[in-house]
Amino acid sequence: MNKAGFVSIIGRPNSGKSTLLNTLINEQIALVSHKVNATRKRMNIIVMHNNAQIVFIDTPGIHHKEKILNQFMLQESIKAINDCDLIIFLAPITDNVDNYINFLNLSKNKKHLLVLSKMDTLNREKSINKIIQYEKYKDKYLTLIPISSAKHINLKVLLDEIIKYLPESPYLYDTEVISTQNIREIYKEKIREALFDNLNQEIPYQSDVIIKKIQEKKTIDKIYAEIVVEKDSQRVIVIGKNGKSIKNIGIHARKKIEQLSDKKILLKLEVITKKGWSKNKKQLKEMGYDFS
Ligand SMILES: Nc1nc2c(ncn2[C@@H]2O[C@H](COP(=O)(O)OP(=O)(O)OP(=O)(O)O)[C@@H](O)[C@H]2O)c(=O)[nH]1
Ligand SMILES: [Mg+2]
Repeated sequence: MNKAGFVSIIGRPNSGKSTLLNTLINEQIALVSHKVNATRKRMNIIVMHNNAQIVFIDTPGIHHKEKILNQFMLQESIKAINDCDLIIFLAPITDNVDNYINFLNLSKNKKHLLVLSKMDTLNREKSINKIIQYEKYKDKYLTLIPISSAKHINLKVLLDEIIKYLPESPYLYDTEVISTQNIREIYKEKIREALFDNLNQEIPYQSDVIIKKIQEKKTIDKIYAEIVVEKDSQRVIVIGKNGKSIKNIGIHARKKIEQLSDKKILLKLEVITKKGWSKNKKQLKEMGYDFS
């Protein structure tokens, strides 16, 4: 009998959730950034391992902020906590154990693996000390696994452990599929990633991307997208002097999309202002952040 199930990856912003999933499928599908709060919506990434199909749910980092978009993000993570067969709580090895205690309160002790990421960033002695601190809570987690996505440490151990806890079930998706996310969402995230890479301060957080149209031809796909910002002053910065900044963003985003696609990509970007879009429920809904 095969196994299949949903596994939510939960953790604070920047803990390496999206990187872990990209590493497991060896593709850069999920948005990764050195800046916090990169992921905004749940995204699934599917990994086949032995006789099991693991449907991972990438989530926004758990954080508390007044802004309405941030509240949507928190709601996304809480839905993922409540709606899965197993949780992975991911915390960088350098993080304070208090963050784990906060997660225990939020998740109401749901079944989870405690996974400590970025093992490559701390020496052995300090890592062992940290693990000992977590072991005080060993009746709370199923297993503690230290990993590194960057150095590919313990990733197979992690998958072996996950599938122990999945229910027996026929596969939920075709075994070739690596994400059920539609291609528009994936392109949108790649363009947002280019915004995170190229823009400073608050602009990545106050901007978004709308894919207007995709024209598929035999050897080339044409993608028409809008970058949405909150203020005209941000629009001026995103475009840059003589259009230099938007050109760079476009080149970056196109390369990222071409890595995922077997065709050439032509990317047409336009920058528009929607005043205060991230603070307005109706506008957020129009942009695909649907509160329920
Ligand atoms: N050294 C090291 N860096 C890592 C590792 N995994 C992730 N990172 C880095 O950590 C940063 C954050 O990674 P993300 O995958 O975007 O983190 P996230 O948890 O998805 O963040 P949010 O979406 O904002 O919640 C990036 O700069 C990654 O390159 C790792 O194993 N080792
Ligand atoms: Mg992420």
